[in-house]
Amino acid sequence: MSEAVHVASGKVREIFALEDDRLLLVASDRISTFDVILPTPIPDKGRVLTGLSAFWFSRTTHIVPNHLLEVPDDGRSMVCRRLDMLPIECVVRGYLTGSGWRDYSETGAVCGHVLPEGLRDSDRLPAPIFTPATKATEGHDENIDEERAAELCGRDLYRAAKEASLALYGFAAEHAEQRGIILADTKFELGVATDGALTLGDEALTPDSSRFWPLAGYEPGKPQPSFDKQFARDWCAETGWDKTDPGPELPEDVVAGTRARYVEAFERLTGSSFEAYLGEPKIVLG
Ligand code: Q0Q
Repeated sequence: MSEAVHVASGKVREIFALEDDRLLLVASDRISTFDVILPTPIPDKGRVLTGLSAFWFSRTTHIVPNHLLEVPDDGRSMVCRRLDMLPIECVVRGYLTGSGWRDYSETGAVCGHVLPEGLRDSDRLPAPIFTPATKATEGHDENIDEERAAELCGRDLYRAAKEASLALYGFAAEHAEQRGIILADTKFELGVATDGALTLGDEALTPDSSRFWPLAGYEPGKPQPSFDKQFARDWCAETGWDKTDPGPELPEDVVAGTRARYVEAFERLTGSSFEAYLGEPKIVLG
């Protein structure tokens, strides 16, 4: 691979610039819980998330083009096209939880979507809603309404991003539910490619960009367990940790259990064994 120049760091991922306007996105094994990066890595977490992104990218080009060009043999990186990213997070919610539940509880609405009265925490919404947010450099993104999002993106680009995001969510949520996983909500990053086409970027439909809940045991009226992070969250809570940095080191059994949940999500959603992916990452490309 040609020389890679580090250009940005996320909580758990890095971006490098390659030649001729290509980027290399590398997913680490770092895990974040309660918005704190824990000191203990989860082996192969980055490969699970990269494999899932590549799986979804290769099955959704009928909805919207994406930036993926190649999945190198390490299984935790993606070679991508450079995009001019939209200044909003494209969030789609099929269920009422997180900041959506908070906004609904306070105002009866989420991002300008007035919802039926009497909804409970974690209730499935009558239909998925597009709830854009600004990109916060520190802390949480801020939910914004349609008018503000259109101002930030331009009306036509906003409408295209909304349509693509809702279609991507619908496709993935149906696929996931058939395999015992609720896709409660997800966050897409879209941009414009050099040919002017709206293009899906970043990671897509992973446990880090989405809320995955086990379908078995789903019970509205309270927060649902995270398919992937609940094991680590529960252990952290039992330690009495005050949820501020630094987080506690995870014991081996919690690391192993958390890795197993990520691998289970990968295998359920892709239909491929994770061992096979480790041997040849390209097997997830439909
Ligand atoms: C881009 N990010 C995310 C990020 C830090 C990921 C910029 N194809 C692209 C992409 C992508 N993906 C980006 N910019 C231009 N073209 C993605 C938020 C930030 C680490 C990993 N930031």
